[in-house]
Amino acid sequence: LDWKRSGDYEDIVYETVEGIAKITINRPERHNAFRPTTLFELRDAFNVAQEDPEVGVIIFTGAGDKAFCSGGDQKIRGDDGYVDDKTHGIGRLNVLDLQVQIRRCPKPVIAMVAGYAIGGGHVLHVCCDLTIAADNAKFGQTGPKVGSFDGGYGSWLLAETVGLKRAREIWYLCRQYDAQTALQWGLVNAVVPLERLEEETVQWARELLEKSPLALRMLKGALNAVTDGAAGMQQFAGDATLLYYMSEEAQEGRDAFKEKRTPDFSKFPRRP
Ligand code: 2NE
Repeated sequence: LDWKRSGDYEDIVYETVEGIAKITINRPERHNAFRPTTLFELRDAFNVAQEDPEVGVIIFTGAGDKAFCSGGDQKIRGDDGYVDDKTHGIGRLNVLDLQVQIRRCPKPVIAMVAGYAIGGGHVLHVCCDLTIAADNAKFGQTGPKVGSFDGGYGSWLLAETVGLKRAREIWYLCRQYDAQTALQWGLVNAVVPLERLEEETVQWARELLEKSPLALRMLKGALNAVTDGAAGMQQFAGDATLLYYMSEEAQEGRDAFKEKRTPDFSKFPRRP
């Protein structure tokens, strides 16, 4: 594929081709651990992909074949979060903002995982709509080992995905699980040989691109609404308003206001 690179990023790569955006964490020397800068850039790139009407699907991945992402960069972890030259000395946990952004993005996000998806990196793939794993992928949480935890999506979305007992095991014991186990547990959608990872992921993206974008948007909202509580309902309600705006009935209300007349809704059915 002839990926076109754009954007001026230090820690990530943003590329597009044929309606697909690919966002890559590019810190392979640290197994693609993220620092605050990485997350500022990821949030920007996800926003670019969301706003681009040409993009229908987003692939989220890590550079190289050793890791998707190994979570927060422990080497720059301060006493109140992660610190780098963009944080003005204040520790940040801004991966949480990215998790929310992936959930709220109305376009499907596919995690393409080679190697480790560990710690906060594991949570990121859990937040994605789908995960395609290479046969060398390894999954797990490390929080209780390194002095951290994620009590948000990292806990209850994981539990919703694999069940409570397994979520407890993953978090409490900090073991690593291979790709086949992840597949068996419903933690990933498919496992393919490493050399076929991108080909397979792009194939899934192409299948998604053939589908109705509005139907996918509504389904993502619906499936997220249950775990996202009021925020999930808010998004779903916003989408309902979007659909209503697109109807002749709603447009009659708008037009009547602009034309300074009483709206005539008489021709619209009062549906049972
Ligand atoms: C991922 C794992 C198990 C891989 O082990 P191995 O033996 O295959 O590789 P190695 O040698 O550990 O890693 C390769 C290089 O990447 C660095 C390593 O330090 C090493 O570089 P050198 O020291 O040799 O120069 N590296 C790997 N992961 C890193 C990280 N997260 N931060 C900084 N450097 C990292 C093994 O590397 C591992 O266990 N990594 C740590 C995983 C981890 O605990 N992540 C943080 C969890 S907490 C979190 O992400 C979080 C949260 O829970 C809540 C909010 C925000 C963040």
